[in-house]
Amino acid sequence: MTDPERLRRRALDALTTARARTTLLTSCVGEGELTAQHSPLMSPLVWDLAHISNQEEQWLLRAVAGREALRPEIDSIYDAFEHPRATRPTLPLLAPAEARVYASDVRGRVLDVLERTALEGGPPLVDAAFAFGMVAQHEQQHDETMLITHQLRRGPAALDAPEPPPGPGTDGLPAEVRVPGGPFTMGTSAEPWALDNERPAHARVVPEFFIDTVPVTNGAYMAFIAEGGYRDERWWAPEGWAQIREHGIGAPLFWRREGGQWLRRRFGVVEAVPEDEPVLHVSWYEADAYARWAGRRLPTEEEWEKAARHDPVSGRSLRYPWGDEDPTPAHANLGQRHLRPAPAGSYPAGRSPLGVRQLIGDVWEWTSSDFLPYPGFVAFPYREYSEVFFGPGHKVLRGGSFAVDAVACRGTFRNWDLPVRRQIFSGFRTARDGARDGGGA
Ligand code: AVJ
Ligand code: FE
Repeated sequence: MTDPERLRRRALDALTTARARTTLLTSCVGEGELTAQHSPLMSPLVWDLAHISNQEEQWLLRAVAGREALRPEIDSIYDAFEHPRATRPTLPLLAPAEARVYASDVRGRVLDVLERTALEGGPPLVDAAFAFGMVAQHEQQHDETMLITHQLRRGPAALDAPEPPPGPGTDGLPAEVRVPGGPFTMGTSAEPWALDNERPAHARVVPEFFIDTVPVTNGAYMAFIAEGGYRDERWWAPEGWAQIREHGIGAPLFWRREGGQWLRRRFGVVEAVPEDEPVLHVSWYEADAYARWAGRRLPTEEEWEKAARHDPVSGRSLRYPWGDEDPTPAHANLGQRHLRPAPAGSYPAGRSPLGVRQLIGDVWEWTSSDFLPYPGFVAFPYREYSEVFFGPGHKVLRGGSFAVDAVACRGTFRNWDLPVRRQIFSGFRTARDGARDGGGA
């Protein structure tokens, strides 16, 4: 991408798309619902709204353009590290109307900065419009967070979206795909808006393994429940066993059993759990236990990325499973176009060179890996995005959900969370070892 006008257009599109979604998520409920705490796990929606703009102000108006702070007195209120989510309702937050004025004030100035800034060859923060891309991704990440708040909220439905297209199903698809052993390129040094934790590109040798062609479905997960999976300690990591006992967990979050049937609440509507859809709202511990019950295991993060990006013909790593082109609605279920994952087997045009489906979109996929830096990692532009979360406490999720926008989702994108988390749009697929001699093409 070398044409500065294309970069400017791309940055403008990404910021505008994010704002349309933010506006929808914060205008489809009454003002009282914006300031309410729907769950101690989440911020009030109005906190996200002003936090998005405060970050935008700090990075694009202050750091990029060197402008004076518009409202320095609110920085600390919207600092995610100063105030845990559960305490945010007690802060002197901007009221919804004030937050909207602040948001449009910041955005108006940002568009002016975008017009005037040379996007090529400058410092790393502005080169290739990085900071604008980072801010658009940040807003979209909070749009996913706000959608989680919407899912946790009680009361009548506030959101609506068309159903995903029916899809071809899984008949005739192999249950698993063999990924040949050998090196592949993990991470990226070329993707202009890749975040610090995705960098740099580096070689990894991954022995042969097998991975599920599609994510684990609700139907398959029901069998795990029916066969006593939640009552058999053998399948569980000790901390996972402790968590399900302490909280009486016996099914994915939002499920309930009624009249011999599994029902779930989804954005204010109760429906039968569709058996052909990827399972959603499971913790890492539940995914790990299911995999062990199935005689399998979770894929490592490097296995997941190799399955998604490795082209055995060229030996190259692709940007996405289907190639280097940006996602279209034919490739993947992204961007809150639909408010649920598509049935397993959908999006054949989005399959990887080896034939693995639905790696991008639908559900975030838990991997067995801890969130760790790649060799040569450099925190950029702030330690609090990735670096402070590195370590054994957080597990990596890959591939993005139906709730994340394409700008914040790609073959190299890394998400992470605590292994107990289940309100996120998380699912998984399983894997198993192939030949362990390191070779075998
Ligand atoms: C990368 C999704 C774990 O939401 O905590 C938002 C993204 N970082 N604001 C999060 C993020 C700062 C982050 N995740
Ligand atoms: Fe944030």
